[in-house]
Amino acid sequence: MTETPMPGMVPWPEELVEFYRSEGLWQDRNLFQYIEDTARSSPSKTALVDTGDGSRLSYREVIDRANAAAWRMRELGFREQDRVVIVLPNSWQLVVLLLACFRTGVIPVMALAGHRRYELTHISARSQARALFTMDTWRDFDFRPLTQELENEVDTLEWSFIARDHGPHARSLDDLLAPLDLSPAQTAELDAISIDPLLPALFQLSGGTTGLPKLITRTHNDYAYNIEVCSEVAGLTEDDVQLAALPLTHNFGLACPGVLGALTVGATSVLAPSPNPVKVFEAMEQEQVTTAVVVPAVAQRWIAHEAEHRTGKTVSLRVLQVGGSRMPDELAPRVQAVLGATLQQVYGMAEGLINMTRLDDPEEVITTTQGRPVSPHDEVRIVDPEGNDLPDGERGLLLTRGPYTPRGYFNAPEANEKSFLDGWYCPGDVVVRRPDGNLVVQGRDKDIINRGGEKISAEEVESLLYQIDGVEQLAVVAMPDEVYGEKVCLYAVIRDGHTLTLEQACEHLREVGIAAHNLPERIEIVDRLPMTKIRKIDKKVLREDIAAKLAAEEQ
Ligand code: OOB
Repeated sequence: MTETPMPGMVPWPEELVEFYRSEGLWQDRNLFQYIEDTARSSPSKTALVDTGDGSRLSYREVIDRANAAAWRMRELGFREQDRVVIVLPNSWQLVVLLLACFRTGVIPVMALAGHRRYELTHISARSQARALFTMDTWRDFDFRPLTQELENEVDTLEWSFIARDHGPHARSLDDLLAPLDLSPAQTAELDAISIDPLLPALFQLSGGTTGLPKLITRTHNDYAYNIEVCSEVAGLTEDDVQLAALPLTHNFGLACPGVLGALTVGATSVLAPSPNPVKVFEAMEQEQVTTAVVVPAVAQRWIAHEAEHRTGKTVSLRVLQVGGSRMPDELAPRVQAVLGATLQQVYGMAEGLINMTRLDDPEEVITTTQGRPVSPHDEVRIVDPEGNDLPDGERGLLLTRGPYTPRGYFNAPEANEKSFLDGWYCPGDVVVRRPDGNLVVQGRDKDIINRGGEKISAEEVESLLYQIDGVEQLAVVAMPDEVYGEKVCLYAVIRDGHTLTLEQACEHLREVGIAAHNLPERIEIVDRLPMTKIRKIDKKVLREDIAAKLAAEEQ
């Protein structure tokens, strides 16, 4: 094993580090440098269009602001390997801040704008974050009082930086990101910061099964390679205009190839704070968008909108990347038919492995599979529950390792024992590999609910709901939903003399301060829950029960 460059991080074996370097997969550069290169060759080209506040930033402006922010962060005392939590919706501020972090070696922890007190307390504490970066309000939620609460709650948190109206207690994120003419000496000082490319550039969050999200260390080297291969397979070039309509802090929208890919190849990235088709289609037409990244639920909304209104505003769209949850086979052909774009299915994970259909694949592959690994150095095995390899065509659990799939979570030995088997990561997905190498995701062997790409830990939601008085037994399971694929359904057994309504259950979860996507959207009060032979709640029976009820109600 290589000596770990950072305590808590699980490194790749030394011989592989050397192999990845000698093969040129790992280039030993800082993620910032790739984008700085683009800014040098095409400084005045538009890098970012923020459809939220209408800002347009050239490559030069993006890099100048990132340098200014990096300088100010250094002055405030931020140092290499310090962690900061980012809770920002898609916005130019998010991208510039990320680049400033890469530049200074500060490690951003990629929270979601939907996260609330419960998740953010945990994420800040587990990462020992020194600062929070957020916005004043977003979708009717005021982050300002929350940042104060978090600072009180989490010992390591020293500062909050808030975009727009920062209020009396926090610092202004706009001031941090404001232009500043750096002298050559100051720039040289920034250049002199030496950042080990084997260290994390950022922490992604796992959509894990048990408990709260775990931290995924993505190094400069592995992430740069992730971005490079994904850009290649997505056919991304400087002529593209990419639209990000899913949260950019997700690995998919950030690096597969995402906004970082777009900025690395010299394309323009259009940032949409919401996937609402009316607004997004306007932006598509205005900016002549050529490629977009969405989850199936959003693809479906866009297709329905276009089929109904025939706006013709998607004509410039060349590729629609869809992933994060299973694309329904019936929906897949409609991407080309209605939106006029080639579908690229993306089956990936924040922990690494990315699979994609290729743009020139036969239609049957594009519409019925989730593609194959993007790198020839990705390794995939399909195994039975005992870990024996299965032949192609048979359903089994996917295991993977490779040059951009880390060997363990940060500071989480117990979770690592469960999810990493001799260096192979097991996402808990049930998959078939076809003889042509393409994977079809058929299900999963993990207790999560995938609500339109947002992963919900059933165990976590259940443990919070058990705090409610009068609950004897409960389970949350996935119920089918036409738009989101799955939603949360709560089954509960209530003690005599008590009641529980859906509203009460949700109110409790809101009080705890959990992200809204976790809230159940239906409750079934029952006398008892079905049990398996080994006395565990039989969730399979519950999933079938709610699916049957919903089907009957539709009749
Ligand atoms: C992406 O990343 P995560 O970390 O939020 O979730 C990963 C899990 C996978 O293990 C799988 O269960 C599910 O999400 N998933 C899919 C899928 N893409 C992801 N299930 C079926 N079909 C698909 N196309 O979700 C993610 C990260 C990078 C790129 C794309 C997605």
